[in-house]
Amino acid sequence: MADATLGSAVGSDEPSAKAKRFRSDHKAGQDGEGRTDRNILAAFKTTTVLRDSALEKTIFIHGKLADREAVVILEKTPIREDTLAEMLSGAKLKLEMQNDIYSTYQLQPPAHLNEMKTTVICPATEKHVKKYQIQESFLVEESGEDYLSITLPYIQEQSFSVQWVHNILEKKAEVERIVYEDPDPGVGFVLLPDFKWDQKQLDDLYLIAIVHQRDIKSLRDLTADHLPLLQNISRKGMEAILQRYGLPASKLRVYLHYQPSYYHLHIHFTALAFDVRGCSVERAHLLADVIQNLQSDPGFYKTRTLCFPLRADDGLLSKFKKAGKL
Ligand code: DD3
Repeated sequence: MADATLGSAVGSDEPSAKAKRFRSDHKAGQDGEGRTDRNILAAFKTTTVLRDSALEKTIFIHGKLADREAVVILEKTPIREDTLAEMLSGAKLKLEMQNDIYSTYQLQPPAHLNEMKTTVICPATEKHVKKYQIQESFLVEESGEDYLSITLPYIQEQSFSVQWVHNILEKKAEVERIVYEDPDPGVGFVLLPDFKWDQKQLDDLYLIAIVHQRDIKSLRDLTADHLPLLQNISRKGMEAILQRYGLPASKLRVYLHYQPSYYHLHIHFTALAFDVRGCSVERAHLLADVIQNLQSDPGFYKTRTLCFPLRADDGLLSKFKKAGKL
């Protein structure tokens, strides 16, 4: 039943042809010249720059929006191959220097090809502000017992809000962004683009599968009982991504974070060629490995020692230090 939304035409098209169609679908669509919304950022007052990355072409700003704490993230997005011709023909060009066969320019693309991805968190908590400050990290080794005596009590007392996750599952937010849903309460999930992906190009493809079950906090809760759920997400998630974006499973990195940034089980699907934050060995667990580990030992993630990095200002790090584990 859930497969019906996937359609049936898997196979014949080359991935690259599909990718091109996906790109041009979006070109003609909502970007650029269309409707604009009221500029709520005109009233933004900067308090501090939390982080400024020339490499990532991103700036994280802490400030105030109408007397409420806010975090604003501005990001220059990748140049899209499908808009190159228009970008060059419609540009304003200013020569900066010329020397022999070399010259440099300032190029101003047409406004609609010069957008910046902008994320606003308002009202922002202390935790949001801290999240974007550069921090030293420390690697922690968490045994099964450490999880029960240190980590679990900590995440329970913090009761991090996953309201936004429930909004997605209940169709109260991001409804039109859903790429695929299996509505089954046991093995079902919602697949949609992560916040971090503007969906303008496949290079930085990033989707998340959020499970319908509400009592699975993280990797640590998984047992062999969850194998049907994990296999379902793996199979149908990849199928849906092939269908929509033309990217086959062999071009995807499918994994879980431990520790996750929110304690409602979710799986990351990112483009293999995309060197995304949080995909390194100390935090990412490939879904394929998780499935195999649970197949060979149903209690694998209850008993194994798991390593993960914690930031200096993370409350969980203090708990590990107090317990003499660091
Ligand atoms: C989050 C982790 C959380 C700041 C930021 C993001 N994908 C989300 C709300 C809606 C979403 C996500 C927390 C929060 Cl920038 C603080 O992520 C989200 N919707 N990752 C989607 N699609």
